Amino acid sequence: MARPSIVVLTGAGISKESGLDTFRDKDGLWSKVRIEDVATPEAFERDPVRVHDFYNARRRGLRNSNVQPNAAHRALAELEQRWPGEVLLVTQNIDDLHERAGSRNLVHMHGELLKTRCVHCGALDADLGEISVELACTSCREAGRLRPHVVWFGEMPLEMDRIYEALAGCGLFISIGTSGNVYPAAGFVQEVRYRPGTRTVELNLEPSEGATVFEERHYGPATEIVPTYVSQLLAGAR
Ligand code: BV8
Repeated sequence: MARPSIVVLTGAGISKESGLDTFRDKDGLWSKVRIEDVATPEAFERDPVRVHDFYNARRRGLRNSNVQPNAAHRALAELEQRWPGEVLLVTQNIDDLHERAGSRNLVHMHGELLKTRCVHCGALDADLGEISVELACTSCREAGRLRPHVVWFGEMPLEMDRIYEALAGCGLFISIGTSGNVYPAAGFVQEVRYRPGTRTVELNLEPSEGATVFEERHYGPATEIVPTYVSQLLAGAR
């Protein structure tokens, strides 16, 4: 039987056990800072220094040597390598743990923390260290025009055409470690759920906002439930 193509959506929950904060959990990022102050274009216009401080702190956290890909990240990289059909990994996360685990067919729909974008010439730069309003773009040399290469609230997510195309053709949609609060990502399951011959699966610590839409649900820490689910999938048991 031809193996269906798979779309996997991940959120902050998959990186929690690697030591990175989620957003909405009680000790999450949004319990410490307001979205309106650090994750909107208006916030950046109003106080770029504050926004740079917020993302510089997250970069330092990500570079901490204790922060490494975990068993859930590794299981998804193995699924991509061993599944006979296509596996597209769509992540809302801006960390680089999926890449470090070996995933390659990957879309960062909300951008990448370690990349910087020049709002003057559009150039993308990787890993410029601490970003400040003084720092100049390495391409156009304009100073003070660099911003984190992340998608803020009110901005269009990245590679949406590629994502919707993959959703339109997939036979299995797996959502991992996301609360289902932020759109358009939270609406992907609706795109797939009612199409004949497709399966929708939620793997999360607890039921997400959209839990009832999923046909199959497994709850627990990602480092336990994701490797288990992937090995059963590869064993053809599912
Ligand atoms: C847009 C980058 C136009 C920056 C982020 C429709 C209805 C209502 C509102 C809207 C709507 N459409 C648009 C909106 C507005 C808005 C939105 O959704 N607002 C919400 C708050 C209501 N959306 C936008 O503005 C988006 N842009 O819509 O453009 C458009 C529309 C259609 C089509 C095209 C364009 C842009 C949103 C992107 C914002 N940027 N991040 C940064 O990171 O700083 S969003 C950010 O928050 C993350 O990227 C992620 O997407 C989201 C957080 O969600 P999660 O990852 O799910 O994390 P959370 O903490 O919430 O949950 C963690 C989960 O893990 C929990 O369920 C927990 O139980 C679980 N967990 C915890 N530990 C573990 C675990 N699971 C397993 N194991 C564990 N150990």
